[in-house]
Amino acid sequence: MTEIRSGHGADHHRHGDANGGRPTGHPEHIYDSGSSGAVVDMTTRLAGVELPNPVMTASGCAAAGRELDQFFRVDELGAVVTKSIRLAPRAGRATPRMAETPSGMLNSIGLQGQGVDQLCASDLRWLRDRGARAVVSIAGGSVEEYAKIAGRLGDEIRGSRAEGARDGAIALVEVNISCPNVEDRGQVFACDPVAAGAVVEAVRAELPGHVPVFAKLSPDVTDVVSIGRACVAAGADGLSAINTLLGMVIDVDSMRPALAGLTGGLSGPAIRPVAVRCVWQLHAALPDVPIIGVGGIKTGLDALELVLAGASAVQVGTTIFHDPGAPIRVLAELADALAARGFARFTDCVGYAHHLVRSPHEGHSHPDLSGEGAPHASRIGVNGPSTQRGEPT
Ligand code: RRO
Repeated sequence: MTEIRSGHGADHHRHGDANGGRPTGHPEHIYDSGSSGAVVDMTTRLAGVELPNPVMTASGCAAAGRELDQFFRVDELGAVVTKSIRLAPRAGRATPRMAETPSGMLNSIGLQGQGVDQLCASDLRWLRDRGARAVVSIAGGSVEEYAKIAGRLGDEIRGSRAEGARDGAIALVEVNISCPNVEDRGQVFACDPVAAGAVVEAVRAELPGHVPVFAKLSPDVTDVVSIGRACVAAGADGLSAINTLLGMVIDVDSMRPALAGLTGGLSGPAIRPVAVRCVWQLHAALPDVPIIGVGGIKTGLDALELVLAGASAVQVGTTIFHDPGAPIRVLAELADALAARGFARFTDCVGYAHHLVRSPHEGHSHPDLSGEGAPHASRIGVNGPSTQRGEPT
């Protein structure tokens, strides 16, 4: 098992490209693989923000991180992602709000939670004092609501800077666009490139330029790349993929829908192949846009799959409900898996699987293991071109 050599500080600041986009390799970001003796620099960069490692919680699965701190130090994660926040507090949907499914679960929470003022006054201060980095997830029912929330976060960032505390805890803002637009008959923003772009543009305009804005995409679309492109064109610095898939469970004993809200978001290992596919397609189409991969990660190898597809960071979500220590375990397992495959730096692995295939229709090229940062052929663990998944059959 990979050992973490030392704790991490709260330092998350946006750099220029003076170092050619390479991680700076702070000693405290180096992970020591107990089993192989190899070390891996787990530093990652998301649109200029450097994080000590790429593992985060997923929005909605750990509130704002305080509950997890009894299981591990949340400042040891790359970042804590908050439950999506609205402008005002909300009670959420009626219960039942959750249902188990094979290899997953369904939720229909309906954005229950405190409003943005309360988040700033309590949880974000706590995360800052803890030395943790926060990804603040925001949600709204109109473009105007998203803009107001972003404006409030912008005030918080400027206020923290004035107090000499950099940006407080806020490392970046994740825009949850999987919300119904009350001004357009409840059409989900994430399903329409124009609406998705309008939200991103409004949020981007309210935040200081050095704070990256990531748009979190829904898989419930025909062409996730077209939505991703629209978000980037509107000013998104990066993309998170994916939110839950809309599903439904009917209790065959009561013969009624299991959720009071009737439908809900499917998450857990069942959706991981969908997440891998979306990250793959987005990275192929937009190779310079950083992606946070999320969906069904339970282990370090699950995380590795998303990284190989093109994710520069990963979020661990549903598995937290039964294994609250999962995010920090996944971090150690990911570092171990990278070491076992001969990677000295996490960033060298981002999108690596793309280098091993020509195109979905041309078949696969042989891995080029000679370049800088390439893993050792004997340790890569790729069983040859014919065993790659995703090949049309
Ligand atoms: O609160 C929810 O019910 C919810 C949200 Br905002 C979301 O983005 N994804 C999800 O599965 N549930």
